[in-house]
Amino acid sequence: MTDKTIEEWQALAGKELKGKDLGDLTWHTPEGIDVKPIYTADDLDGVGHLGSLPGISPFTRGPRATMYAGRPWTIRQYAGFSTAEDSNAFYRKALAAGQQGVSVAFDLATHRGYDSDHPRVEGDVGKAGVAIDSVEDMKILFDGIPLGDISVSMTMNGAVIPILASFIVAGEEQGISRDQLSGTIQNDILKEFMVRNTYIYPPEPSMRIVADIIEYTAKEMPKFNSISISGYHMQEAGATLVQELAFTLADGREYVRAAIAKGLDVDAFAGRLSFFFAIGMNFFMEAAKLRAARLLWSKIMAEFHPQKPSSSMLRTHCQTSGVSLAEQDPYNNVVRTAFEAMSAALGGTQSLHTNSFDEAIALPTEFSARIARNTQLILQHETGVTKVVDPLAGSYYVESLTSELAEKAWALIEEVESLGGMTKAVADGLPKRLIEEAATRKQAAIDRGEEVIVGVNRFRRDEEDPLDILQIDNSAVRASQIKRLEQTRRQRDPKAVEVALKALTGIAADGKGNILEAAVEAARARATVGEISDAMREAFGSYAATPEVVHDIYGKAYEGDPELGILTDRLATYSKANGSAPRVLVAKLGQDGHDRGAKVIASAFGDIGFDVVAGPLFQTPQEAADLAVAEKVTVVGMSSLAAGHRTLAPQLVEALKAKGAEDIIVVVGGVVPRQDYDFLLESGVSAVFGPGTNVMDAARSVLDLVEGRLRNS
Ligand code: MLC
Ligand code: 5AD
Repeated sequence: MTDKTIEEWQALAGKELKGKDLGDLTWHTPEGIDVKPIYTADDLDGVGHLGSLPGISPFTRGPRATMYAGRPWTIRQYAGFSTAEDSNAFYRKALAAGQQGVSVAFDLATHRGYDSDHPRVEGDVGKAGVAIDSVEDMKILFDGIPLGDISVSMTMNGAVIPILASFIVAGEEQGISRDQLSGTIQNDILKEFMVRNTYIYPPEPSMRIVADIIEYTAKEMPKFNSISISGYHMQEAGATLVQELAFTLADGREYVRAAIAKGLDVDAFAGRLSFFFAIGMNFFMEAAKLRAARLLWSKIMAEFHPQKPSSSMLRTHCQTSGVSLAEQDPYNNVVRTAFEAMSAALGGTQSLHTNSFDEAIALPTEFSARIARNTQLILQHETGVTKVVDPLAGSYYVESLTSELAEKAWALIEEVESLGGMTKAVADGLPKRLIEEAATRKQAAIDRGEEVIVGVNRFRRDEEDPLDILQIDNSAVRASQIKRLEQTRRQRDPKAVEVALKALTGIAADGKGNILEAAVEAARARATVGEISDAMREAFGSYAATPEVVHDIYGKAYEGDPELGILTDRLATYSKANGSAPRVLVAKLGQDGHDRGAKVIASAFGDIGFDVVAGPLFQTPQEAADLAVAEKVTVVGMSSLAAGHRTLAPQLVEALKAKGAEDIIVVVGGVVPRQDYDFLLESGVSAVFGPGTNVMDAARSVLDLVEGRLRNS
């Protein structure tokens, strides 16, 4: 492009803008990328990856030579709820209707290594996924699903050892030896410490578990992907695409180092490392992100000098973004998901989950799951996107984005390196802090209407139509799980279980031998998920994080805004009259580790002028009530994202009452369906804040409640 022609364009553009500055058309993204209204060949000057071809290093254009022209991505819908029987029936129907791979969602009790009869998990059993307590449940889960033919992904990180061990034994008892099992185990613990929070043990032994699994699968399960290195949850927690990219690849590098430190040859395992990214609404940037991820991964892997090309080839699953979907006007979510799915396809994903339109409110119904699955079937069969490999290649914009994302992510990866790698960076808290800052900034942008969400902060309907949702009778699931657990315990050889569990603790404690290998023996003897987890707890101890809250981000976004001024004045008046600002405990109950909402509320309420106590994760209602009383709070804000609210909120109200603290106001926020509002309000909850709540509005409502209570006392 000559200077003359771009000048001509600028002159024309200036005219069209009628005096407005051309610079105003630049879009400053949260990634720190300035997206211009036009890209030209000049933007590709110095971009190094342009000549590459698909299937060939550095794989920017895709890991396979023929990509979807040869074989389309796998339609792999993540699902799981209630009992193994119910989930099995759901999988079978989905496979018959066009789904191509299975992806298991476990409930949070299982994630955190508790059997269904454990008192801490009363509200969680069967809720956000399927309850699995032993091989017996696992066999039912895959009954009639040929494990030799259908690849199975299991999203499990905390209790990864008992779950993978039980899967191996279930396969064996279905007649499929472990070397024939194909699939993926998530096994990505670093991101759990950062964002998803289903860890059990401290970081160091947790990293050993990861490495032991890589070792075992490399030797015994050649068709199995040993890990799914996940950025998905980072984006869900608020990360920018650059953060998601950088921290995920830095995690990957750390796992490679851990496996090599175990004495493994890089080519023995690297080809079975896999990845997992979120695909949000920034259409072109998301596609570019996948291209940049492949480019950077081959660069990182070059450090380890692999001989096989497949060792530096990034293969990934993608899931459309849950957090981009809204409760309001929910059919809009079908449209959002379709765009995100298209972006994932253009980016070259190997496997894809498309979210259901009721995502923001509940787990999918059969209807919403069908529409989500059909979104991919339509993409594959009707749109023609599968016919050409990497169709975005050569686009000035997309190639330039690919290169800029790679550059920015590399800078962050180097920052992680300077801290000593990801395990150290995670311990230091840098990634978590950066992600939480980004999340708070994003929330402020949405609350202020700078980031538009159709049907939520613009074009909102006056009335919403009621929506049918999936309801799970948690106590019935729990009762049936307990029955089977008791039966399993009755029918097994207690001595064999004891011996196997002791051996497992020994191997965990002395640092030698393979933990998974020992756990397979325990699972075969019918040790439960909880028992196997406890046997390792004995050697490793358990881990609890201290909640930290970022400051001055939400408040800064609202600086000088009268909306904030009015609230700050009201809070100042309150403080003057009462000696201090209202004290709010932000509480997370049960095994629900999704804490983006809680963290954002704690941070924003603090900036607005409330006195905030950030409660720890995983409290029982009793523990939260004890903390509320000890901290002398005025309000408990319970954040619930994993559907435990119907059990846990009433228990919290009761626990407060029992301590004579009925004057403490309880409010609930998070993924709460409208159908549950009356129930919660009748149980003594004062207000419910569903998805899409403006934080300023929530703050005003809470202050109204506090002042109202004062007037009435
Ligand atoms: C593919 N193949 C081809 C080809 N394309 N062969 C010839 N020509 C082509 N064009 C071959 C591959 O080599 C492979 O064989 C086989 O076909 C399957 O293709 P794949 O690309 O490996 O797909 P798949 O088996 O689906 O594996 C995808 C994956 C894997 C590598 C990304 O890790 C995976 O399925 N991940 C899913 C993870 C997941 O579902 N996670 C859910 C998280 S939900 P071969 O022999 O080479 O293997 C979550 C939410 C939460 O986390 O928080 O709870
Ligand atoms: N079934 C289906 N989808 C689920 N998700 C989480 N749990 C389930 C489940 N049991 C999806 C949602 C969520 C993301 C983490 O995974 O889309 O946002």
